[in-house]
Amino acid sequence: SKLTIAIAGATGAVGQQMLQCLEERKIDCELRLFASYRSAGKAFSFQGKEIVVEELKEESFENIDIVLGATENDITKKWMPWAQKHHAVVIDNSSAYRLDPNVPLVIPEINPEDIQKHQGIIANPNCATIIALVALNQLHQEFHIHRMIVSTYQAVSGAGVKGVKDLENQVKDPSIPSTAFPYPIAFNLIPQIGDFDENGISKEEWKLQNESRKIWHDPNLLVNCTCVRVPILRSHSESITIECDQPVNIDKARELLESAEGVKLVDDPQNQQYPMPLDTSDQDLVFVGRLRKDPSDPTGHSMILFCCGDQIRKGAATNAVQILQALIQNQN
Ligand code: 2RA
Repeated sequence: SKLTIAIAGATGAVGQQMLQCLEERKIDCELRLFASYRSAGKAFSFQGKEIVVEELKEESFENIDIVLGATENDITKKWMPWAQKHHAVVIDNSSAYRLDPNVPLVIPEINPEDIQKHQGIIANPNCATIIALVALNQLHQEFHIHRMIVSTYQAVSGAGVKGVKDLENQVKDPSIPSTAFPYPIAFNLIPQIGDFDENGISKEEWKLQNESRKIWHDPNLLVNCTCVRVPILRSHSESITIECDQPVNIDKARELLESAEGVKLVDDPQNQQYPMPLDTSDQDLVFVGRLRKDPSDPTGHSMILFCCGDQIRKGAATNAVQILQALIQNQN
């Protein structure tokens, strides 16, 4: 019988993008949409049919094969046991289970082999991790990165529909207060995403090191990261310095990125060609450019690059749907 797929959190920014990705990729399935009681009753079209959002309840996952999770951590932890009770496989976009040793953390271009190790849950990495590692993966395979220094410029969509509304409202009227951020975001930058620990490092900043070590199976990787919220709608940008075991060669790096899966090399600074959020939004590739040797490292083992990617698509929904497609292929 046809596969039955559910989206939990179907009316949020990521849930809506998951619906669009399933449509675009013509995934042959029955689809169920779940959300809070406030959103129940809304209808969306899918493959020419109207689908009405149902309230997410304990018995929602009966006869569901695969769940795409698009809810925040606390909500996800509430319904995850309900999905497991009905033996639905969950591909979860929240950060709740990403570091659980029994849960594969997967970017299909990098570690697809980890998918079949799942025991009911597969975790989608954080958006900033996905965008950085898609850009870096071929360089890591060639030069072996042992340290990364990263500054991120993260779009308001990372904070969901509320974050997008804040920016859209404030560009018209800066006096309208933020609902998703501690300060106004229009014409501003906020160097905080997530709570700070006792050393002044934010939750978001720890994700890059912790998740990259798991995805690359590289427990010694060192990362320092500064995560900043910027007044951009839906693409995250990242400035990345990598320090490698081998001396880096920029021509070789360009050649690798030209053919890297999920990457578009946009690197011609003399002609002002480089990655920008306006170019990466609403598509699934990670744009990489501004490749250059690090002039501050005389050993020649370091290089710098700049990358951009759509946070709602490749940073969340598309990556999750790619995992779903791989899961279905493995099962056939
Ligand atoms: C953010 N990466 O950008 C986090 C969650 N999407 O807010």
